[in-house]
Amino acid sequence: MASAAPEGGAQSIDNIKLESLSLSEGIRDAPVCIIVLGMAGSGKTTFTRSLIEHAQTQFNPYVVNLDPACREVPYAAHIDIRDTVNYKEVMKQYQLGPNGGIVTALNMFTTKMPKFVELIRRAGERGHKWCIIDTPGQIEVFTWSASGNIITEGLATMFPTIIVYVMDVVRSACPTTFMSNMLYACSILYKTRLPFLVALNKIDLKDCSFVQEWMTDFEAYQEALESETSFVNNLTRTMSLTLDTFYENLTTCGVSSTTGVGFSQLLKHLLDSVNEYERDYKPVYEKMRLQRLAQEQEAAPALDPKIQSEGVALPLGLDLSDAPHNTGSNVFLVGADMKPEPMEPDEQESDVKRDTEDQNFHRFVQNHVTATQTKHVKLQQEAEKAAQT
Ligand SMILES: Nc1nc2c(ncn2[C@@H]2O[C@H](COP(=O)(O)OP(=O)(O)O)[C@@H](O)[C@H]2O)c(=O)[nH]1
Ligand SMILES: [Mg+2]
Repeated sequence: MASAAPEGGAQSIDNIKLESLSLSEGIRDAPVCIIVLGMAGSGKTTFTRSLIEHAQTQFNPYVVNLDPACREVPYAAHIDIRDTVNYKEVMKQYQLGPNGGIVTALNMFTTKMPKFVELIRRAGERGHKWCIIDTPGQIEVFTWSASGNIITEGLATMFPTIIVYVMDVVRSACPTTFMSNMLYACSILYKTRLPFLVALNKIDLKDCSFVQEWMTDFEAYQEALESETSFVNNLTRTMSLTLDTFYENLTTCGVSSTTGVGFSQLLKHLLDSVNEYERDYKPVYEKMRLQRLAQEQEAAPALDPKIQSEGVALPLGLDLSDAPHNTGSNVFLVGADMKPEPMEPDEQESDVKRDTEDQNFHRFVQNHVTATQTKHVKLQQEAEKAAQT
């Protein structure tokens, strides 16, 4: 089925005039944004369709397709990136290959971020309680690109936002593929710092209990690894020890996007994640937002003395209800240049923990690299010796 808007034609975000928007009225009934991520072929698009069906009556989802390269989507999209950017044209005009075309198309879409946010806000006012966002087939196009960051963090500062990571259980039955998938999931979890739900997809083809077992029982995973004769086994074994703590932050749920099994349980997990966002994540994003606004105000040029004599200037409303004026300065990113505010003691403690985790990880990688280099040199020396004798 081609993309079609359920409410009077797919709306091009170009038709919205930002100047005419009333930003002061605030976001009433902000919809929950659910960003669907996962490896190519894991079933993101099929999952999105099934989630829409299951959430329709209760949450009336607003649907966004951000994959510029898909031929068609099996659901009715309210916003479709293909209506805004023609990725084949982008490839031609900028002489790019398919991947470059997709990344550039997403970058172009991101320049319309304020309009995108405004459309979602309006959807919330019209009674859409959820906004489901399907992402490009290749995961790295979204997770390792500037535009993916801007979209994710831009949404997270405005709306309750949750990440659903779709994982193919059939492919993950191989312990090393399972580990790759988990490393990817963990890197996204730590990068986005948003509530994170793993949808173990395709359980109609394979039962997912082995995933839950491997995540909770280290020995069971080791046993599975024993049966594999791959040179990466040692690394994977060590990794599995390190990943134990990451697993604690992951909620998993088995689903089949084709049959619909498991979706009622998934909806419950999603509602828990919304609460988690409100409780743990929203204050962080709110703080970042206020910090950025304060910096902007400091940098703003001084008022005309004539205006100043008329009274004292007051900052305009600084809450989650404000939509950004432009993408460059008003989307609040966890940038490398951002200085954290003084924190509460328990926050500081968790930051120290995070730093220690970072250091441990770097040390682990360093040790691994050194060990590999030493082994390599030793092997070379042995080979030279053998050649001499
Ligand atoms: N059997 C089965 N197949 C699925 C399921 N979910 C997706 N697929 C299939 O997996 C393939 C890739 O799905 P798609 O949604 O396009 O993946 P995407 O690239 O992540 O968007 C398609 O052939 C789907 O029909 C599922 O739950 N069960
Ligand atoms: Mg897809």
